[in-house]
Amino acid sequence: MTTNKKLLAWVEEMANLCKPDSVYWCDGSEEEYNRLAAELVENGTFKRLNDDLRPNSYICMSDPSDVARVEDRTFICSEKKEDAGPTNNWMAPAEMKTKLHGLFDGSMKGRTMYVIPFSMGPLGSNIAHIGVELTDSAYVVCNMRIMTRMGQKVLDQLGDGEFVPCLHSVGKPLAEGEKDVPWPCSPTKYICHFPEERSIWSFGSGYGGNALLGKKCFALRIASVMARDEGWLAEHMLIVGITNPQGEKKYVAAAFPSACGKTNLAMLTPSIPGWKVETVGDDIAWMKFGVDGRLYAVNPEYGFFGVAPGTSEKTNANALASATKNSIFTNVALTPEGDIWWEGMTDEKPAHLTDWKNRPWTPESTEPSSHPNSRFTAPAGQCPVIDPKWEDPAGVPISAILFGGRRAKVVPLVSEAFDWNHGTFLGSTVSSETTAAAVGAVGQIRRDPFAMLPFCGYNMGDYFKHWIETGEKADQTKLPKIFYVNWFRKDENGKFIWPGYGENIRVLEWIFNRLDGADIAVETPKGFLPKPGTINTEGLDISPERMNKLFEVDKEEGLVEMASIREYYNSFEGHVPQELYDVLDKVESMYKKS
Ligand code: O2Y
Ligand code: MN
Repeated sequence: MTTNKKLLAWVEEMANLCKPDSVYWCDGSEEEYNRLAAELVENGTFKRLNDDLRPNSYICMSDPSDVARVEDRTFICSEKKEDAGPTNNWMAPAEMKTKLHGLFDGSMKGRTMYVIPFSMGPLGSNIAHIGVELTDSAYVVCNMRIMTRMGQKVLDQLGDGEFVPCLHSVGKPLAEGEKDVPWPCSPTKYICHFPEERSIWSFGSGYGGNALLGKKCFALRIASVMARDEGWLAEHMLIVGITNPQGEKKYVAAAFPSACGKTNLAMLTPSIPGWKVETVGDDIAWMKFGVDGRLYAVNPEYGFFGVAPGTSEKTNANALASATKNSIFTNVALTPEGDIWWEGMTDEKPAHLTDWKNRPWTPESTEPSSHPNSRFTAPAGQCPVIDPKWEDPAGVPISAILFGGRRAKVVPLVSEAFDWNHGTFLGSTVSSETTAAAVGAVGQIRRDPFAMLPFCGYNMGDYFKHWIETGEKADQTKLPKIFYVNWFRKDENGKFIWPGYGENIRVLEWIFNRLDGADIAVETPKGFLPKPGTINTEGLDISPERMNKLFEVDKEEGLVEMASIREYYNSFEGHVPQELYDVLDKVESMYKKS
């Protein structure tokens, strides 16, 4: 237990508000996990999978209305609207608190309020921070045990220290004697962040990022504010260690919008002999400067909450292997043998399944068997290529930061920024063409700066400024170098030019060599591009002419892109720092002279 007065007082105050039947402090033990999972089976929320096929694992089907993060119901409740910026929903904190008090009043009746102390980052690391989630969902407790370090050990670490309070309710109180449904939730949803008091209130959803509050709500939205105030970086980035055939190792962090192969890169199986990629994290990086002046990163999470469809032995064998046991599967299909399946898992579709809506499914069915946002929750420690230093409290030293997007034209396979400010410019312009996976027209360009658009807890323009200031304060010789990659460039026939997946190691090899100072780059308006022939294509069926297409620099196309970036910057109502306009002016004049 704890003697932390602030924590005890807050739990009591929230219990008085939410009126649960009981309050339970999670100890984080295996026995507790097994007991709660058994209760979820009893309630019809979980089905235990066949232990011979998928030991100690469960499948769960959510309410069909509660299947993803709800960005239109996500709010940054800063005192001033301007501090939330034009890319976030905003409501004044007092007004939102009044609304939330009304919603949370009695919201946990008939249920247990679970108290989950959790650490984002290795316990005791000076990069880590502690949160406490109060929730009325045992599903959330089980997922949080996989996704975070949680329980009594966190209370012991916390002592009388500070924590981020995270309140969560599925918003479905039970009347006396009322039977629960398998997936309780509410049609009214609010995912609210109070950056000044560093707290989170989430109502109405039991799913993923809406409910597992350590992830997007704390580790990105609230942590980005903490990072701005305290001089560090909380980023939507994977972290990998890359070792070359000579045994030299470098760590890289990388930000990609969704549907750009982020998880695949985080667990990449290199196609060329002698290279090794090891996973530190697949989604979030917290980075602070060490006493030696270098930037060190930890993965604040303890598990993967990965998209299931499309994950296969071919696309990401390591993700599949991570989820072979001790995992939870949400909104995937169930096989007659008691295992799981999803679209793209195998070339051949199973003859019979139970789909994510609990209906019989065959390959003739008109709807997919699994929801496109169905997920596996798996312990990171089970990943076959987990990095030996993934739990190091000191973090890993970052040598390079990569940004990436999905662009059929304009953006080269790889470019290196001229310097930190140009790298910040590249990060601020991250963009992707929409795919069929998202609602809306296909092929439209959406900017997702630093892949942080839905996750920045303050004004995005001020966030750009924080990046510029981070570079200014640092030892310039020790800052990571910044690169931009695009695996998705297409030819005139609409065919991808670059093979992607495990072959992306060839681009990482070029980056690795640049970090070692190799003279393999040429200056262009797009940054430093590979000199012809300096990307290793040995064993690949790709001609030098086709490789050149990946690096074409077109003056008119470039000027149109710069005009679009200027218009974009102007939409931030004066918050984009002058330094980024200076980079824009410089690149524009380089295009004009080209
Ligand atoms: O739909 C959700 O709640 C999950 S969103 C998610 C999960 C894991 C990693 N990244 C994301 C994301 O949206 O970036
Ligand atoms: Mn993510």
